[in-house]
Amino acid sequence: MLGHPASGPITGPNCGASKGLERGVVPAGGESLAVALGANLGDPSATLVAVRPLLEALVHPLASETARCLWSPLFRTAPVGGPPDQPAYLNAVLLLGPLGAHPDPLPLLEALQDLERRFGRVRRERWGPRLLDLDLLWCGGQVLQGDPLELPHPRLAGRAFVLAPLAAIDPALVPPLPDQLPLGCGARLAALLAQGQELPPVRLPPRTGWPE
Ligand code: A4P
Ligand code: MG
Repeated sequence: MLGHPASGPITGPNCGASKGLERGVVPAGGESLAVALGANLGDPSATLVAVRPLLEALVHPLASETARCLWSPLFRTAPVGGPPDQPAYLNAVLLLGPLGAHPDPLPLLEALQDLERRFGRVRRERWGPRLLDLDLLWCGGQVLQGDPLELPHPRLAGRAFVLAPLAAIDPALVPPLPDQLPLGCGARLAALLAQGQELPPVRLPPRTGWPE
């Protein structure tokens, strides 16, 4: 089963050619994986542009033959949690699907953390400023609890800096969350922003290396 029409360009250089999918089709939440990118130290834009092809190469082995990569636009977002004086973040999301058979998320988490380290990430304090953060939001319908990996990401539904990029890919995309509400990311984002606790993420214009 496939999802909804996409709003933007959808192929990445390393994500393989699609054999069966029409251009512009978003894989349904439970048949995809999603990775959130965040950075607020150094040159966040240069970091996200540089990590993008490496991330595509990393997730590619988990994809089915017909899979597509979809990238959100970049968003500038106000820090949530952590020290009060940290800089604004750049956030984005990668969505890949449909997935191949039996994707194992644990080696993917290790590879994501390895990428973070290659980009200079040092873990000092929870929700502290960082050169690069790569979180696995979900991996198909898999549910994992505890250390070292929780799936779906436990704070995904409460974060505008995650929902806004997802909604920019497709507001009707339903993330595979435990509440199982048939709510698209756009509706979840609107409800969250209506609570007034997070400033609305600001969608940034396309740039070299990030055409969305
Ligand atoms: N871990 C468990 N599940 C996962 C998962 N699905 N993906 C473990 C990635 N990691 C997962 O993560 C801490 C531990 O979570 C890891 O060792 C891993 O085994 P971390 O990256 O070291 O620390 P963190 O990111 O500070 O912690 P956490 O709890 O994942 O933070 P959040 O909830 O992701 O929030 N504000 C803005 N505007 N933009 C942001 O990107 N990010 C955060 C981090 C806070 N505020 C932000 C942003
Ligand atoms: Mg993290």
